[in-house]
Amino acid sequence: GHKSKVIWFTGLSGSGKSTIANALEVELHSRGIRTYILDGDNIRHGLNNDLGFTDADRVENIRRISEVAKLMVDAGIVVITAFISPFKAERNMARALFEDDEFVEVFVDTPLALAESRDPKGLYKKARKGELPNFTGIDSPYEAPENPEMRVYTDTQDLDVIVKSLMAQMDL
Ligand code: GGZ
Repeated sequence: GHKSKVIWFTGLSGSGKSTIANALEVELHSRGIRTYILDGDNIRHGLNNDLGFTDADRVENIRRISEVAKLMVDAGIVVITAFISPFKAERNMARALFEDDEFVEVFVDTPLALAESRDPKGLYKKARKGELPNFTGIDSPYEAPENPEMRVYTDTQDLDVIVKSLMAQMDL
């Protein structure tokens, strides 16, 4: 059997975390690996629907997500998380719940200007107008990881290349 673990994506809004997470899941499924994606759709709308985007709420968001991921890893699943997770301290708190080989931090290293130019939901535009306070990269910080297990560049690498490179580096 494969090793269960958490693949922890981090990056700006619009960086491509969810797109890459979903493409990676398809590839893992094709190899018979059981996965589950935790993202804003199933977490922020459910378990964490009491949380917003203050620093304290983001920390609590990630704390709960990491505890859920821990339970799922214990159940034998490859968990893929796709949250901004902007603070080093919270990512390290998540990491501390797992064995060394169970936590794979993947930095989706997309420049702010590119993420902002994509702006799929028009959120950056709103944030620039002051209609969305505490927006990551605008008036709330994003602390880039210094030593992530993996790093992908969405400005220069195509999705299929990114997925292949993640699979090649992944010890499953
Ligand atoms: C950042 C926000 C904000 C603010 C709403 N700042 O691109 P999206 O829309 O689909 O993904 C973003 C998502 C971020 O939630 P996370 O749970 O990943 O954030 S964190 O890890 O920091 O807790 C964005 C939307 O929610 N969104 N307001 N102020 N992103």
